[in-house]
Amino acid sequence: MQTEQVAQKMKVVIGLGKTGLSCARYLASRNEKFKVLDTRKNPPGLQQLKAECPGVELELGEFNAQTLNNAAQLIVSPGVDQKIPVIQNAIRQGVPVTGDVDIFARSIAAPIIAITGSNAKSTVTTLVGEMAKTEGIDVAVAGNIGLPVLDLLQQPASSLYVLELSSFQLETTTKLAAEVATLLNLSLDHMDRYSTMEEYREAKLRIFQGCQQAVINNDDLLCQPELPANVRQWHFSLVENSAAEFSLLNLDDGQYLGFNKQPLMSVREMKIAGKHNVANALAALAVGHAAGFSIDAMTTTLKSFSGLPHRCQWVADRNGVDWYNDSKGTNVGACIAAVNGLGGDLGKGKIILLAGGQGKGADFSPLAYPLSTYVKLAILFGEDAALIDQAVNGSVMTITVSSLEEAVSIADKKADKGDAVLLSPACASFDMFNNYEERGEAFVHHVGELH
Ligand code: UMA
Ligand code: ADP
Repeated sequence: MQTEQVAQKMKVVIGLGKTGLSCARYLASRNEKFKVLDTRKNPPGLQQLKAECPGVELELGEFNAQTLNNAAQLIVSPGVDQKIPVIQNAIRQGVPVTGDVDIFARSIAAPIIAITGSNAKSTVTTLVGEMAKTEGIDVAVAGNIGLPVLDLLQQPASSLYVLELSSFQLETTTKLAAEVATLLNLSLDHMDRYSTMEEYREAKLRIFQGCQQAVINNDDLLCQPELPANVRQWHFSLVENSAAEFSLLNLDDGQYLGFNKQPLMSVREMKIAGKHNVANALAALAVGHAAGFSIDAMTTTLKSFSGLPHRCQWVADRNGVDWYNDSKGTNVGACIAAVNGLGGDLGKGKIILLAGGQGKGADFSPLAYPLSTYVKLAILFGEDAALIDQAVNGSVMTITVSSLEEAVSIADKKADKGDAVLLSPACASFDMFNNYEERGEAFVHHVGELH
């Protein structure tokens, strides 16, 4: 009787976005019985799920406690908080919980390079993936960067997986055992999901679980985990005299990326700009070196990589004013990096910053100092414009507007030759756009429409 009851239990996929759909595909390909839940009546992956898995059991609307309590396993999408009471209740009753990354890591034989951080994840993940390709390795890149990891199992196996992982994905990951793991940097983000910085950091530190090698940011104490003695450690730093193997070197003819104090290539040869990208290049070198890539393949990649769209991307030069789209700057740390990174290179010019949107519970006060140093005007918009205004008021001149188009138009009038206009919102975009890409594209469009 009891065996019969256990046999009836189904796996339950929670959330029907990209991840939920990939979990459904994976389970269907294994002929496993499962059910998909989503609190939205019309979730994004619905039509595709119906087409790919006809007859699949679906529950849309408020999560049903009975379904969760009777599940064989909960497979939770990253955007769904496990702390939701009905989910917590099921977990307390002994229902096992997992996520797509955990399932993936248990299913493959090839090594994983795992990359997390509050910022720079996509840039470093892409760079490391490109370095592996230059090295001639058959590599796949996936994770938070956009391709759900389980979709990789629908393709022929690769010899190396480079995964960008978010704190949300790491929450449900218990057996990653990466060959190389890194936490690039840590600054407050997702404070609508975590109650403290420590809780957020704990989720991020899960990236190191069972890893063989770790790449450590020597400049950020919060990114330095306690690791077992058998984990090989590599370090990167922007500080010249640091003990890091990969560090910045100041030589007579300029700055160099260095390995064990020997210059590898000049920073000037890199196509991606700003000090934050120098840190990203050093991190990618350290990760690639740990994975066994040659220095030659890595520096060749660094010389040609021109960055990803929406990350401090140069858009236009209008009458001597450079316009940059950093729509992916969705938290305070990213905005600070962009302002410091560009501001330091402007000489006499100043930045006009376009910022605002949904702040995700962030404290905006750390913006005040970098803005007072490099920004002449902050044009604010969106749901949390007033919060940013309160936090930076007195440090920099601000104007609040009601649309991005208006912000672009005012920036154009206020900018003088030698200045730069930077969209780096420090916020998520969902109050005004579908996503950060749409916001970035709207910005580029409005800039193009200026007379
Ligand atoms: N949902 C519920 N109830 C909830 C919350 C969500 O039912 O309480 C449902 C939604 O209705 C929706 C589904 O869950 O149908 C959405 O799932 P999801 O939010 O987990 O998003 P996916 O489409 O699966 O995309 C996720 C990542 N999104 C998040 O973590 C929020 C994507 O990262 C990632 O690219 C994708 O998996 C593939 O791995 C995006 C992201 O914004 C880029 N990440 C955050 C960030 O970078 O800051 C962490
Ligand atoms: P993520 O995937 O973590 O969001 P991205 O590579 O997409 O990271 O970059 C997002 C934003 O983070 C960029 O727009 C840039 O403003 C900022 N950024 C890039 N590198 C760094 C860094 N090393 N430290 C802080 N912020 C950074």
